[in-house]
Amino acid sequence: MSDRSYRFTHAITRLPATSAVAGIRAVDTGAPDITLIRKHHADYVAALKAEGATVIELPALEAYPDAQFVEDTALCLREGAVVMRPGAPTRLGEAAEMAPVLHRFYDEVLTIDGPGTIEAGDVLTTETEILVGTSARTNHAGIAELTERVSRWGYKVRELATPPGVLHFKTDCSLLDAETILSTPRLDAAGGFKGYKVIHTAPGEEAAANAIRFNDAVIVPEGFPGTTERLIKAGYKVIPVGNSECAKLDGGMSCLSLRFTPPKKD
Ligand code: CIR
Repeated sequence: MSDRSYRFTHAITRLPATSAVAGIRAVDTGAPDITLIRKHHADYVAALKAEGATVIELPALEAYPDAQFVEDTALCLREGAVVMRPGAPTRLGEAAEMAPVLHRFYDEVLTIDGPGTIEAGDVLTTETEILVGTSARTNHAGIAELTERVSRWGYKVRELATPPGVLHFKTDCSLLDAETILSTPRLDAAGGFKGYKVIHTAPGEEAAANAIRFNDAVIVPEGFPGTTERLIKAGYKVIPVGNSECAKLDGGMSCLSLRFTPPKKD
């Protein structure tokens, strides 16, 4: 089987702004420490580079407190990119900021024009399909638009549901390889992953589900020993990265980058 869903040459990240203290959060557990969030971010970029990524490190955007969560702004595929239409009104402008960056690497950059909304934190691209979870940020209309956009490149979109109270579909799952998904038991119980092997997060470690497979490594949030152990036992190379500050903003490993292999060079 091919491996285009987890082997990439490039990643895009954005430095957390000092305004990140005002980022959206479901439950206020305190403001993130900007010095520490930037240290974690540097560790994250270093992990991507260690796995061979050319990382496009974008500057902080003070006007957008959540802009370090670049994943939500676009879906990057081999053939082209699709600029999302975030469901959080304060994040709409982030997508427009990302579009010119994508044009450096893609001839085809499509857009979700609305009225639907969709954030790519709700999108899990596997080797054979694109799974999208409806959520408070992503609705049927947004998914229908995405389905239409990517059909020209031959992709099939399957709509699932993000568990109630969970921010994004990928808050609760990650792709580990062409046939394996890391998932919380609650998301897996919904039955959407039939045909895939599923590794569950360890009890009480639901927050470990948001990881990323990038080339030979699985980059996971630090502090989840049970899930890390399960991944190592299953044969994966695991790189833990601190996420305590992004977690205060409901963000994790996948949110912090766009991972892709550009069809054209910068
Ligand atoms: C938000 O609520 O939009 C941000 N505070 C967190 C976004 C996390 N992104 C992601 O899960 N892909």
